[in-house]
Amino acid sequence: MGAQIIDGKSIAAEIRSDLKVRIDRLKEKGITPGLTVVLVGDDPASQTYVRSKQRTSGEIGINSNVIELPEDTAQSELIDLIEQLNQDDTVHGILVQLPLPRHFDTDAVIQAVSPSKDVDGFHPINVGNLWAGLADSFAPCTPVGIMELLRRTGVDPAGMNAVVIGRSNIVGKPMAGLLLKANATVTICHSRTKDLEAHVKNADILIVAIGQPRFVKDSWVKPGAVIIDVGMNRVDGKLCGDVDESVKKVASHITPVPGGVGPMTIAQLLVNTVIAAERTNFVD
Ligand code: NAP
Ligand code: LUD
Repeated sequence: MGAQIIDGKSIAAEIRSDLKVRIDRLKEKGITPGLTVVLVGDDPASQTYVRSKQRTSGEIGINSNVIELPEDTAQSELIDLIEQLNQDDTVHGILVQLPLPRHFDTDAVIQAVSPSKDVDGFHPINVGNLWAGLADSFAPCTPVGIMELLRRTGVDPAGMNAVVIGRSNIVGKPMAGLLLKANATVTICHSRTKDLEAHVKNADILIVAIGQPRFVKDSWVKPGAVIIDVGMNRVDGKLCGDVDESVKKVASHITPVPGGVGPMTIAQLLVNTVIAAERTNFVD
């Protein structure tokens, strides 16, 4: 008996097709949801992800625009551009693809984006709202996409032991916040965690976001656990996750790489963009 493979690619396609109805409704009112992605420099992985964001948004009728800036762009130029986009009523969502080249102050760039257009959910206002359980605001696309994968797979985290490995602002921390909101008992592990294996053994839901190819082994995993592999590692020209293939034998459900979490990240970005367009135009 092997794990059920959670098909992120087809769940993402379902989400996009549901979203099309909402976009058509906005268009009837003369509103086209607009997303601007800013890409600085020429990191090949970022280029792939941004291209995918542009293609999928175009397919469902979102007006998406990619602004590409050279590696040596000044911090002030990027901030000026963001301020212009903040003022532009045709732009509902703004995303600055990360990582930025080393000379940028990433926190200052994130804080320049208007919280109401921050479809990445990275602005401290939106981060604070997530942890305070306040108004519905934007939460980061990867963890929200994972919650949606769990929901559509019939996994309710309430009361479960959820272990998150990784504590980045993009994945690990917001993931922990969302699982807590969904009533899981949450443990966050990182590179300084002692006896990681013992924590993993305790997990009913395990989320791995560390960027270490095939790091989690089958012998660490509790039989029947739900495994979400966020890792995107390129090894010998092939993509692989942070979880070893062998884990399929013990898990009840597992996400593949590629075709698991990645497509959900993009689908959720489109959802957030449509929500931004609906909110600014008072469409419920
Ligand atoms: P990141 O900023 O590089 O952070 C990595 C985290 O993993 C850190 O918290 C680090 O701990 C922890 N870590 C690293 N090695 C570890 C180890 N041996 N044991 C325990 N913890 C360890 O990563 P990220 O941006 O969250 O990305 C993580 C992975 O997910 C990458 O492969 C990335 O490409 C992928 N990703 C995929 C998607 C998607 O949509 N599929 C989205 C985002 C990211 P410290 O904090 O102690 O350093
Ligand atoms: N920065 C992200 N940086 C990196 N995989 C993504 C991602 C699609 N501001 C900002 O989009 O949300 C972000 N906001 N991120 N990421 C990672 C992270 C960011 C990662 C993977 C994929 C987006 C994706 O589509 C495909 C898959 O898993 O099936 C494979 C793509 C391939 O390389 O073939």
